[in-house]
Amino acid sequence: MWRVVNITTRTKRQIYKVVLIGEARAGKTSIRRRYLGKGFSQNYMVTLGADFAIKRIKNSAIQIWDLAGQAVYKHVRDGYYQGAQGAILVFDITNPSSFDRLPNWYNEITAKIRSNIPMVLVGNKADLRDEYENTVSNKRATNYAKSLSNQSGFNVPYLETSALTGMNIENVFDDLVEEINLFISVQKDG
Ligand SMILES: Nc1nc2c(ncn2[C@@H]2O[C@H](COP(=O)(O)OP(=O)(O)OP(=O)(O)O)[C@@H](O)[C@H]2O)c(=O)[nH]1
Ligand SMILES: [Mg+2]
Repeated sequence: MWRVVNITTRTKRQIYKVVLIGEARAGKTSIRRRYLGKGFSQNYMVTLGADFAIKRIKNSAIQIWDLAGQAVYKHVRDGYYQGAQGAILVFDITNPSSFDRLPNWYNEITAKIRSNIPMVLVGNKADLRDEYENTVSNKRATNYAKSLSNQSGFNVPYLETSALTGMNIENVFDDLVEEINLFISVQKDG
């Protein structure tokens, strides 16, 4: 009897492993810190390899692997992709080259885990939209999210965020968990 109860509670409680990826300076660490309620810092503190955080949500938890965007850390990142159930692909809307490099990030993670997983596309630094001439438009990013959906077979939402104001930060993680739950329930049924 105790065993049965134990199994039931275990299937409900999840630990979601998610990775934050994208170009250096796109704002991955700032997003993670904001999500954890740690505020915002203007100073760039480059992530060395990877940072880890855990956040409780309801009766579950999200394990967040905040990976270094700099090219020199590729071998380190490769060690963290295994077992990831979801990915947050971050670019900086004020830096079009961080957008152009998204396919490399998609390829890096899918090559390593040899399958597709739920993803959310994030255009960060939305608070700076009016201060820059050449920003990545919402339309362009939404189109790319659609093409990612086609490639991956998952619905890939696009969200514009600001780690500075907190805009949409919670929604990024909520949307990703929702997609992961959907995937888990489909796997169980099928
Ligand atoms: N205005 C504004 N600045 C931001 C935002 N997010 C991050 N920044 C700034 O952008 C810089 C880089 O942010 P990080 O979060 O360290 O970037 P990262 O993607 O973790 O970079 P790596 O660890 O090198 O991969 C920092 O100076 C942040 O203060 C944002 O939403 N708005
Ligand atoms: Mg970082």
